[in-house]
Amino acid sequence: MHLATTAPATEPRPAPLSSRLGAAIEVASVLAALGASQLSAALVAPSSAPFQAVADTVVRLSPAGLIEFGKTLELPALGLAKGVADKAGLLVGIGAVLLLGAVLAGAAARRRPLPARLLIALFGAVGLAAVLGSPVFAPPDLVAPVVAAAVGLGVFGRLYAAATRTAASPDTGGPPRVPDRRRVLRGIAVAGLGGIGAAAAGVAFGGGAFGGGATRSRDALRGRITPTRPALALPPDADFASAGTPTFLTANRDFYRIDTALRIPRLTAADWSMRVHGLVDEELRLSYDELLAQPLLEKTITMTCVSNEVNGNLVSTANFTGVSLRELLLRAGVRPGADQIFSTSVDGWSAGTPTDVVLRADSDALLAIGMNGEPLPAEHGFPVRMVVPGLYGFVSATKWVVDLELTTFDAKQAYWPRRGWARRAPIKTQSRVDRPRSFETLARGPAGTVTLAGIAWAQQRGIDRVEVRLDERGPWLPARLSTQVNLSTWRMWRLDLALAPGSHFVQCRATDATGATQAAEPTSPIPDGAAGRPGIRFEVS
Ligand SMILES: Nc1nc2c(c(=O)[nH]1)N[C@H]1C(S)=C(S)[C@@H](COP(=O)(O)O)O[C@H]1N2
Ligand SMILES: [Mo]
Repeated sequence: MHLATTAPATEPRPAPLSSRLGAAIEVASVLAALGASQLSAALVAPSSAPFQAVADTVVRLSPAGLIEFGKTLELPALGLAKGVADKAGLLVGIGAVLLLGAVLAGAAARRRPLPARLLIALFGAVGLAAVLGSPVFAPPDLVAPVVAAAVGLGVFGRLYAAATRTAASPDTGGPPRVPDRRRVLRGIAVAGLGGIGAAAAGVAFGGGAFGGGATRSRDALRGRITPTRPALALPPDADFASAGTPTFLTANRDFYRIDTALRIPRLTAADWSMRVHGLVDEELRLSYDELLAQPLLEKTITMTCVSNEVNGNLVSTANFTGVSLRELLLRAGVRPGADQIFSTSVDGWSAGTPTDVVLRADSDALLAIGMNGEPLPAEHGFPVRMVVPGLYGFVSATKWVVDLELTTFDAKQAYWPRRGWARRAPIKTQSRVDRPRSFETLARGPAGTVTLAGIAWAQQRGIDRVEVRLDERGPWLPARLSTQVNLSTWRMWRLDLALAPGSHFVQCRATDATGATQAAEPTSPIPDGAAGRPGIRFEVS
């Protein structure tokens, strides 16, 4: 107290910064840094954005149970499907941490700028660490986090100086200049909004105008992936879409998506190559052009995710085009004992596929480059992925695949088995009710009946029968089945029933061609896929 009164009156003192202004300056600086990082990532190395790299790292370090929980989330109101909603949530969460940190450090910078500077440096360091620790690290990836930290510190320095300027230097003797509040606020707005704009531009162009090598590469391949042996045309009654089932083929944009990739790998076809090695007679290295030059098969295949819950939607069907994985392995010559095909994605993810499944004479397993007549979409594995009918995706369907090693299950564990999931995971015989949806009200038709419909799958065995039971009593009624397309695809069912108005409960169960009926006992997806029968409550009006 005494000090204050005895201090010389001329001593310049920093203008006091309110915590609110400090917070605003820091938030604007962090936004500017974020914008700079997204934009420079888009320009230099499309998949190097530190923000997404941090999110990727969170995913990589998360316990399996948490990831599994994430996969079950969806936000239909925002158009976020399973497998996307969790990623969006994670990105929003990291954004919230950034903003909250900025508010707190900015408020703490009221007296001195150090906390705010430290926080920006810390964010930069975390981004740098995430980028460095990424399985897809390349030196140009260092640019974005460094630029971000530099821009953040630079913007903060300028705004802070402007807000705290008391140019009352003792030698000029003039009256202390007060900070120009309008200028400061304008600076904050410019930095903050500019940062948001730059981030949006970076995200928008990350795979497009600037760093869009992969997009251009994919576009250039349109029309060039022509199967030597196209898939058989679908029979007219392959689905009962008018009765409420999905269409037989799933459009690429509707195809379920599941992966651990926050940043979709952006490989061009020219950059792609794949090594086939390990327990083989002759190591192979393949280029994309070599794949294109081989006989291309087109196969209609229903893929299923092991995380699909009973009555879930992680199941879709497409025409996949590619080379026979079996032929490829025969060419390399698989040594005895190599019971596992260990495939690795360019992003480090891996799957272990039983060699015997792929080597079966009737195996339709593909090294796929096309999906429904187009090059593989980026999010479904462009330029090359694996597809093995009959196996859940996590043990077979490696997207952005760049390495195949023939090995043993004892020698090497893939991404999900390492986290407690099964090694061998054939798809279970399952069915789903599509009409009615839960608690839907069905109106009776002219004949007093309602139509129930759904799908069933037992890839590689084939569906022989689907039965439906109402209100948990009474007989299992056989449903009508759509024409079977092949043993590796789903089959649709429908049943017209006269039902009394009121509340009802429908269950269904599928029986595959081996005579096995889908299990009644519900089990969780971990470790090898959910079992149990769907049951849907609904109303008839
Ligand atoms: N690189 C990579 N490939 C992957 C995955 C992944 O996380 N990373 N997930 C697998 C899983 S669990 C499934 S179910 C399928 C889903 O393929 P889709 O997204 O094309 O439907 O991809 C498989 N391939
Ligand atoms: Mo999956």
